[in-house]
Amino acid sequence: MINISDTIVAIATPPGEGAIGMIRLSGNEAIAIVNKIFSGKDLAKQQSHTLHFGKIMDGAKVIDEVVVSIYKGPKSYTGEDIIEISCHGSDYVLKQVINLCMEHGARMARPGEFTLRAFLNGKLDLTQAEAVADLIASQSGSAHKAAIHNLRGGFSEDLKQMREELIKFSALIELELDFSQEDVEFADRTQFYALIDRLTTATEQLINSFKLGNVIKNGVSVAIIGRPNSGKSTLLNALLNEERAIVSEIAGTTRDTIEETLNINGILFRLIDTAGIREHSIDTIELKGMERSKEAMNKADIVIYLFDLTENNPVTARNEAAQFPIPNSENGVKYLLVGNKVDETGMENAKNTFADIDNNIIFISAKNKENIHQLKETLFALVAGGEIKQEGTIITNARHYGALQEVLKSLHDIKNGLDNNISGDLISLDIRTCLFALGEITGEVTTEDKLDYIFSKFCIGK
Ligand SMILES: Nc1nc2c(ncn2[C@@H]2O[C@H](COP(=O)(O)OP(=O)(O)OP(=O)(O)O)[C@@H](O)[C@H]2O)c(=O)[nH]1
Ligand SMILES: [Mg+2]
Repeated sequence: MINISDTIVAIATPPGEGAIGMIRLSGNEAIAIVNKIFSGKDLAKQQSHTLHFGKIMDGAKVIDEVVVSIYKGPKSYTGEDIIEISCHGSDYVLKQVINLCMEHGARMARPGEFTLRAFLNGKLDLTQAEAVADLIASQSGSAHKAAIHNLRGGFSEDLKQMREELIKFSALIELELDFSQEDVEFADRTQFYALIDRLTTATEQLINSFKLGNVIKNGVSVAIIGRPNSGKSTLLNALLNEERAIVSEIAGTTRDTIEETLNINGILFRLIDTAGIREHSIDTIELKGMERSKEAMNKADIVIYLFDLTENNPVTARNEAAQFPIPNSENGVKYLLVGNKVDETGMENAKNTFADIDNNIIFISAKNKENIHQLKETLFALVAGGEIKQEGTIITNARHYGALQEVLKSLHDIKNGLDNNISGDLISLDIRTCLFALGEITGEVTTEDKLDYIFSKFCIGK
């Protein structure tokens, strides 16, 4: 059972020492509770959106000198009275203050409870509440952009428009049912068809954006695979622009996988340098490393197969590469063939020699950082194409994705119903399913809206 009648308290800043540590309370008693432990002013008499310096007292003992902010409901994040106490950032002090608040009637908040209250009090809808969590977790420019877009209601606005248009038609169709003896058609079928088509396209666009959205939210894993000494670790270092992995002329230098993140144009890539794979090894550690390389490869979104241009001719390069998964639309793994050490063979020579096996080979010198930029751009284009600059909503949330698929399914059902001229009450049922799925995303109630719409717009006086 959700209880929002009591007053909750929690530490809002991360654990550990810091300049400031913040405690937040929300609920009817927030001001009264803090007033009991605050000396300086009577907080009950202060205006909303003001700051107050004073001391937190445990009886006669001073716990800390603090600044208290007051936000009175409903003009606050949760819609309730909120007090924020900015203390010195000590875990000990914060614990003492929390204990005092609880002694005076506050309850420890559950995870996300402030935002939950904001939702229940109508300050945010579900997609916005979810965007708060996404914003906090965002680690790249594109994740941040998507979260901010949704927090500001971008996605909700898309859905709201869809719902309103559908509700209007639904209301008209239900009206027809009321007047069924009179054989009238309030809902223009041509317009209705057009609407369903429009909504279907919009829903499909949102669903398609999820692939990119997932990338934005979770990053892309890139496994660098190849034979020992092909230069995988050198490539990792070149991509990161730092000496992260040990490089040596000894084959089998990298024994375990090494993972580092790289931000390319706002998208997070997780680069995985692996142990070189060769057929004949009796070294048990190397064999284990090779196992891990294969695991990394199987889990990766993108595989870079790196080969040594000075050792490989087109035939051996092709044979080598053939042992690894070629781009496979089924599991979605993307594959890049990269020839390294072009500084030794020369760019033109390499291109001419390898042109017959694959025109898409990227030739680089990991050591001299030649063409590394091109490789980065290729990685970026593989996941984002031109889409990343796309304005508008990108779905990043699996729950929304699932619900949108329900929406799409019900839109197809509605269309089929129209095609087959089925009765209004059945169509109306499909519309309800669709509205329900849309409403599930934002957390709205569906049926009351619809009634509201009928009464407010039509005023039929019946
Ligand atoms: N000429 C030249 N040498 C390179 C290049 N990239 C790497 N090397 C050299 O190749 C050797 C092997 O490099 P590493 O990066 O350790 O190779 P690796 O693929 O990680 O090897 P393992 O970890 O053993 O599988 C080192 O001596 C590097 O200096 C390059 O672009 N040009
Ligand atoms: Mg290595």
